Amino acid sequence: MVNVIGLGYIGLPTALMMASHGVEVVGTDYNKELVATLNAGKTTFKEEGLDELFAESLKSGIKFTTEYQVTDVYIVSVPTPYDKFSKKVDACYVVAAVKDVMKVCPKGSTVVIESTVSPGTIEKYVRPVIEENGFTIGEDINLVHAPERIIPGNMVYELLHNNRTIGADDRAIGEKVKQLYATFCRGEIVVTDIKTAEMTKVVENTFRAVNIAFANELAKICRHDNMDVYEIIKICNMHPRVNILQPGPGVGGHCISVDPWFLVGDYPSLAKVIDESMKTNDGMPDFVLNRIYEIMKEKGMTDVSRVGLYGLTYKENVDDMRESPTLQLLESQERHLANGLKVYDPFISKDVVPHQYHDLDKFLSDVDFVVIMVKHNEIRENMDKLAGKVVLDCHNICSLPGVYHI
Ligand code: SAJ
Repeated sequence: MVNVIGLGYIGLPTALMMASHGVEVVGTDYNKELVATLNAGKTTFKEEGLDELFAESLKSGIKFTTEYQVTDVYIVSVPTPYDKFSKKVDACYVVAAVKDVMKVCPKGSTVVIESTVSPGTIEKYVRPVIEENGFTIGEDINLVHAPERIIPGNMVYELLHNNRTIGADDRAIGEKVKQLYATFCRGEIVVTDIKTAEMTKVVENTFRAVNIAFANELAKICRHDNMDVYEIIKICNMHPRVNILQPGPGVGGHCISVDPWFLVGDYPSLAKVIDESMKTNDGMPDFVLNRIYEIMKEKGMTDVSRVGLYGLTYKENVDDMRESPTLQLLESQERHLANGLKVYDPFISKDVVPHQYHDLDKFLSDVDFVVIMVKHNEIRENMDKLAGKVVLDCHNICSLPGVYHI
């Protein structure tokens, strides 16, 4: 039996995927409300194919509880935030989960850490917890790192198809855990050591962060000299060895906007490009805010409350607002004492910010200037409703005449 610890964005789909492929799974989370919701037959976030997978898993007998189980495999998939001051990984949730596992796990069991951690974190924080509990790693308890790689918005597909990395001290244990993941994973599964596995995960997200920063920097250069960044990127990408990403209003989510900081925190005198890239990305919401004021001035607009931000989530077609550029922009706006921007997102049904709308038409009827912060399918399908308004399109998806860009 597998006990999946932490039933969030990664733990839940992983537990469901294993259960629907014949593995006996119990999911554990300390959040009673979340466990009650799952036990009431409801999923806790929206993701394509998740509800179907959930239904299949229930048929296969998956269970959800707040209790840790006595079993032979534990998969720890709890969040790893970063300390905003030191930029280092904050392993407190991983450590707490492993401590709780140690209270129940029998000798011979395997602890798999799926949470993203910086290189050396398992050595520094997780091994001591196991040893302090009187276990010898490799003899009594096996320790493995299997970092998740799935992208929000396409999680179910990527869980099935992405290649995976398994880091283990002992190759035989790595191969054993590989067999467990191979029950559902159709991609290649590479077995390596723990520190390499830790590093690969952080490097993958850092690669993307640096490349997005490059696109954002190009957008700023092009804005400065009135060049069309999208046309330039399109032409450059026709070169066989160039593949530039897209500029945007900022980088959100719990991965790309967080993980690269681990390298900056651990290697401050070495990770220079990464540091600058992260600062560039983090500066984008402010850049958009300035752009809003600039356009308002050009249009002779003075009333901020006639400006509306479309989108609150960190990216399109997900309901996840962690590190969202729109929330960052709103925070920045408050600092400038210019509170009043209106906001709408079809994926967010609760009231989370002031002046928030829950109906697209009502939102649009109350604003003259729309800022497309997130390219949800909904706005793509309703672009004609923006005709006659001032539009700042942060994603280059609107072909109406006179549209502004970042
Ligand atoms: N973004 C841009 N320009 C782009 C692409 C993305 O501004 O060209 C922005 C998005 O709008 C968003 C942010 O970057 O705000 C991150 O979005 P994303 O779709 O690039 O990635 P995440 O954070 O949703 O998921 C990433 C993925 N990592 C990589 O692609 C290397 C995923 O595979 C990881 O599993 C995930 O992080 C994670 O959990 O670590």
